[in-house]
Amino acid sequence: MWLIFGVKCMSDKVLKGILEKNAGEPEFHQAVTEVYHSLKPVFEAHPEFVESKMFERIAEPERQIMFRVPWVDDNGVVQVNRGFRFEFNSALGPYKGGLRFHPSVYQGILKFLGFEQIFKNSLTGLMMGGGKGGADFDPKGKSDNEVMRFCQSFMSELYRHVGPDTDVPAGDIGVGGREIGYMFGQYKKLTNSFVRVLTGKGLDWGGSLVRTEATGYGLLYFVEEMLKTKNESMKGKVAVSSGSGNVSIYASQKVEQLGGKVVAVSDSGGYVYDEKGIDVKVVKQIKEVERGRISEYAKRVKGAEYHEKGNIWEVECDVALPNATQNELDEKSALKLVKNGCLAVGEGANMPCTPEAVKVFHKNDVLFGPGKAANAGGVAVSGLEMAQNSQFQSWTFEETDKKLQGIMANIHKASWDASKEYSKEGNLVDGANIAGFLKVARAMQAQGIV
Ligand code: NDP
Ligand code: 2IT
Repeated sequence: MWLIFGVKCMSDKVLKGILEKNAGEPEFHQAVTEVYHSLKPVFEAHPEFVESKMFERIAEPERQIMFRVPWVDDNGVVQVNRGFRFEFNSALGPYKGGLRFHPSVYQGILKFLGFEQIFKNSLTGLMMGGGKGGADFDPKGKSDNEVMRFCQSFMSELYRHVGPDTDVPAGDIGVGGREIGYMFGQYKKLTNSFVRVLTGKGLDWGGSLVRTEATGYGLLYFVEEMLKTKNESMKGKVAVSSGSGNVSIYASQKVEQLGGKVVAVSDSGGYVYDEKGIDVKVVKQIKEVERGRISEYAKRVKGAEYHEKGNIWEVECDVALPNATQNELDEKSALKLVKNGCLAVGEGANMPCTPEAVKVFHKNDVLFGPGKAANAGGVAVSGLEMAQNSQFQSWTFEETDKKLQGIMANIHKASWDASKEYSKEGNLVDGANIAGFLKVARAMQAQGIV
């Protein structure tokens, strides 16, 4: 801590200390570094947060759990995966955040996601803390029975640590309705209770309408708010949406409903280009029903092209929607998008743009919606699912969708206002970090050093 003009400020030693303490976790470093830089003006205005070591406390998970997940595959061979849950922050409510099943999962990825989730959940205005978990399990190519046995084994340990007022997990990459169902069944069996412990549940047994669509729809509601600031809208716009999972599918559907068209979607194998506009029904059939590869799309739809291992960001578009995974859009791709006249970028995925790419967008006046604001619709409707469960109610699709639209507009406004007060007006990276942080920090300050 040092003094400028009589004000106590944070020295970069704080950041350095956090990075050193979490060595070998580059994704966590990236997320923490971005938030830290956004918050500098806040620490100047609020020395009490510096004194109470607010940033150091927020960057340290309240609890982390790592466990063995043994299971037997269809050939009778024993497999062992590693499971995790990072319970990051409970200042605003029970820990809340998804579970990711992907071979790349290790603590650095889940810690970046859990850290981001604190601010994202705060921005929704709902009472949810931040958490994240998952396993280095690859659901690709596994039978339904193998996925079920894995989920049961995973929950056989996780059930001790979660609960409706403690920690409420949900889906993320590799975890959708099927996996939530298997985990819920195992939780219920082990605890002998039907409680509100997971979100993203099936509609017949406690799920909320709009949860499946929420992240993609919410992303487009946020992008519309950004476009409004330039008197623009999605109508007539050409978009590119990477990935072809939950977020990308429902983002594409909403683009179409708003009068635009998505011309390219992808998976880790490559991307498909369809000049007429991607047919979402075909993508849903390939991905949600058959669990196949996106290359299939070009075999089924006349005129569509498949680009194996191609870079989807080379496709010309007005609006870019990175909806697959972290660091999928780098500086070179950002420069290409700018050259092609891209107006707006909305992060449906968590941290899909590298810091260098974000700089390119800011420098070139491209509207940029950071993930923790733009993709908050998913967790927001998870919060609405918890609210409905606790009241033994189910709201209609229209009612829930309206609430989601309201939440996304509020997040845009709160982020914009915070950027105006503390940073450059319209810098939604700083704005979202600051608006998300302030609510958590005030709660932590009120709750004492615990
Ligand atoms: P899904 O598992 O449904 O889909 C993920 C998609 O991204 C797939 O097409 C997948 O391709 C692709 N992908 C995943 N990892 C990689 C990789 N390493 N390289 C290239 N492509 C990859 O996940 P979601 O759609 O739910 O999640 C997508 C992103 O959105 C994630 O960043 C997630 O954290 C974020 N998010 C999700 C929310 C939700 O409610 N589901 C809420 C907020 C954010 P392939 O099948 O070939 O691996
Ligand atoms: O990254 C995210 O916000 C999610 N994967 C959704 C979390 C949730 O609890 O619905």
